[in-house]
Amino acid sequence: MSPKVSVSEISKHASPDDCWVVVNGKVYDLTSFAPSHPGGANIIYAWAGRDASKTYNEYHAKNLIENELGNSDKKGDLDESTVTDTWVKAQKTEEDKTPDQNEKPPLSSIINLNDFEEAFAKSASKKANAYVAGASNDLLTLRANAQHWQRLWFRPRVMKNVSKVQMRTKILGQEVSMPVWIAPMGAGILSGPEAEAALGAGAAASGIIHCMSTATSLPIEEILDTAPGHPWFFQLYVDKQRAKSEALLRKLAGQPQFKALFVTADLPVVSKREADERIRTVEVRPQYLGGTKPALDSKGGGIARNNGGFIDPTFNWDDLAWLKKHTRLPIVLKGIQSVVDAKKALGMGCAGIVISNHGGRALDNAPSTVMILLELRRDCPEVLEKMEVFVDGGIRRGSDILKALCLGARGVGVGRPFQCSIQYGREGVEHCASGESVFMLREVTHAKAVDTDAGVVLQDELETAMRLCGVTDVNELRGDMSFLNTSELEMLLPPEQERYPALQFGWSRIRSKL
Ligand code: 173
Repeated sequence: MSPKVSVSEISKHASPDDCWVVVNGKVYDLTSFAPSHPGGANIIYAWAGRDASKTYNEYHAKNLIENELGNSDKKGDLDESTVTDTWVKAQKTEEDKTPDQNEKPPLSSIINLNDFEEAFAKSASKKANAYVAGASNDLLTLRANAQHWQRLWFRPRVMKNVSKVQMRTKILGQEVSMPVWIAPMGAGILSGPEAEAALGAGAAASGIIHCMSTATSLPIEEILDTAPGHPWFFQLYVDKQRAKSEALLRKLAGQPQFKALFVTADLPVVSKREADERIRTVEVRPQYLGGTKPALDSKGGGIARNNGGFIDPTFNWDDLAWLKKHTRLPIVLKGIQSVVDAKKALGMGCAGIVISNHGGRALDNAPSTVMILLELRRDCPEVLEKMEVFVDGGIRRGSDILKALCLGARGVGVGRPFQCSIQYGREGVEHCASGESVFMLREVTHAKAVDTDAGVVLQDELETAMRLCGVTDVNELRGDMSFLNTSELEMLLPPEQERYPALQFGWSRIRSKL
C-alpha cells in the first residue's frame, strides 16, 4: 500500500532543489530526474509542488513516468481528502484555454474530413497542430497532393441501376468494408488521450485496417487489444541499430493480427518541418524508443526531428534481403515516388507499394502522388497489374477514393483526418470512416433516397459518388479510365519521349543539350 500524501505536504516541495509533482494521482519526487528530462527541466519546475496531470497527459503515454522512475522517487498517492479549492486553482495555467473559445464542435456537426482538421486546428494544442497539420519546408508537396485530386474530373454514366453498391474489397488478402486504410502517424497521444487505441477500435468498428506506426505512443499490445482478432498493418522504420529492428520484427511475428509490413522508404532523414520546429515544448516520446532519450538537437522542437534519429539512412535496396530474413509478412514499400523505383519494387518481389510522399512531410517539391500514379499508368502499367499499388496524400473525399481506383490503385491511405479524429476518441475515428461494422451490400429503399443509418463521412461519400458516377462495384472499377478525365494533369506529365533521358539515352545526350 502506497502512503497517502496530502496537498499541504506536496506544496512544500515546490522548488528546483526539492521538486515534487503529482501525475495522475501519484506523487513523484522529480528533483534528480528533472535535469535529464528530454523536454527540459523548466517545464517540470513550472509544476513543482503542483498537479501536472493535464500537461503530462497531453504529451505522454500514461505508463511512461512509472516505468521511468525508480521506487525511491515514488512518494505515494495523492490524498484526495486533502484537496482544497486553493489547490485546484493553483493547477490552472495561463495556457489553460477558455472553453467557449476553443471548445471542439460536436461530432454531429462534423460532416467531412476537412471538418475534422478544422476542428482540430481550433481546439487541439498549438504543438499538436504544428506537428499533425505541418509538412516540409514551403508545404508545396502537401498542397499539390490535395489540389491534384481536385483536378481529376469524372466521366459519369447515368441511368444505371445503382440501388445496390458494393464497396467491400480485399487489400493484401484482407477483407475490408471499403478500399481505405488508416495511414500511420506517430505520437497519437498529442491528438487525444486514447491515442492509437482510438484508431484501432475505430478502424475495427468500421471494417477497415489501421497501419500502426513504429512511433506509436501506446504499446503495440495495448493497441491490438482494442480489437482482438481484427487485422492490422505495421509501418516499419528501419533502425540504425539493426538488432532493435530485428527484435521488433520478432515481436510482430508473435502477433498474428499483423498482416503486412509497410516499410517506409521516403524518410531516410527527417525533413524540415518548420511549424513544428518553431514550437519547442516537452518531448513526445514514441513507445518504440523505450528508455532511449530523444536527441534534442539545436534545430528547434520538431517532434519527428527529435524522435527520428534512430532511422537508418543507410537502408537501401540490398537490405530487402536482410528484411526478408526477419519477417514472413508481405512487404509493401511505402514512399515510392518514381516509375523506376516502382518497377524495382516489383522486380524485387515486394507484395505492394504505396505511392506516397509522406503526406508532403518528406522531400518538398516531390511530385504529387496523383502525378506519380498517372506517370506509372502511362509508362509502366504492368506494375499496377502485377502488384498491389496503393496511394496516399491529400485524399479528403470519397470521390477521391473512386479516382484512385480508376487510376489503378487497390486502395488509399488517409492520415491527417484520422489523426485529427482522435480528439473525439474512438467514436470520432468511426465517424470519420463509416460508423458501420458489418460488410454488406447497401441498398437504397424507396422510402429513403439516402440510407441515413449508413456510414457517416468517408464511406457515405464513397457510396454516393459511386451511385452518381454510375459505378456499382469497386472491384469492377479498378483501372477503368473510362470513368475519369485526366487531361488537366496529363499536360503536366513529362512528354513521353523525354522520360528518363539519363536511363534511355545516357548522359552524353543530356550533355549535348547543354
Ligand atoms: O512524419 C512523421 O512525423 C514521421 O514519420 C515520424 C518519424 C519519426 C518519429 C516520429 C514521426
